[in-house]
Amino acid sequence: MRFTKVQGLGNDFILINGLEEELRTINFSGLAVEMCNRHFGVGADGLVLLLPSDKADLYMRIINSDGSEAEMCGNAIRCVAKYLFEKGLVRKEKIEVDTPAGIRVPELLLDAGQVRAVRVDMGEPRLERLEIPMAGPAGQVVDEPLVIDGIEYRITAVSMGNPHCILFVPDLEKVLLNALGPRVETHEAFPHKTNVEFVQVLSRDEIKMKVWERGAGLTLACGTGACAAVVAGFLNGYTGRKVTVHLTAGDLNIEWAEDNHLYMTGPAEEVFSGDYPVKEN
Ligand code: ZDR
Repeated sequence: MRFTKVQGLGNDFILINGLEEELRTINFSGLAVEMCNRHFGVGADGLVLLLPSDKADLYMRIINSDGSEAEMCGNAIRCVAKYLFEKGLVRKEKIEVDTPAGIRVPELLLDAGQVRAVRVDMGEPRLERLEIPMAGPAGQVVDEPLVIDGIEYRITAVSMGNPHCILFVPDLEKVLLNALGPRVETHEAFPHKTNVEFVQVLSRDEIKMKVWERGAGLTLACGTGACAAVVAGFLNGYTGRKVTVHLTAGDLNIEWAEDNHLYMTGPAEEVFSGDYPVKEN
């Protein structure tokens, strides 16, 4: 089966184009675990399937490297838009992508016919606790305590279609991501688990962020997470609505606009294509 490896700020994915290949008999959860393995497979944070849709230009599914399925992925959707445009599969600059979280709209920012960056309408954030989803009484989860091993952390929870738990920290370099990330991800308060963002505020319009992704662990970047972090920054009074998010490998520009939608602008790159021997089951 043909595949294409893509990355957005080092958050990397294997794209499988089900618009052109017959994919029905494949177990995608098992395939994601196998192909995403960095020692025995291709290596990636997730597997992304492009499928036909009768509501939008295509349907996108995201399977994390542990085989679990996510509702949305901000970095992958930029890569998908660029891929479709460069392969001539879509000939317009705004593409409608249906996902388990609903329709999202990436727009290609072109420079002399080349894709310079992709700006995505990431939709509206969901803030009600039940919609995160998170256990507890109705209302928003802003600067609320979460206790782990007897230590109280302050969290803000935001859904961008997928769940995010944001922790503001004074110094990102001092956070023990590998220790704390998985404890928050699997905390009983989050029935569908959660992505975890650690955020250091630099100014009203600049933050630094590291992410522990649900189902993928430590990754270099997170598009939905950057949007969620900006929503959390604004709700806590730390930032404005237009913020540059510094990630390990570069920046995402996020705007929480007056129409309540999040707009995310950032890069997308194709790395290579290849053939993978798939066992049908
Ligand atoms: C964080 C993410 N890579 C993005 O760019 O939005 C999304 C991947 C899916 C995530 N691991 C989840 O929600 O399970």
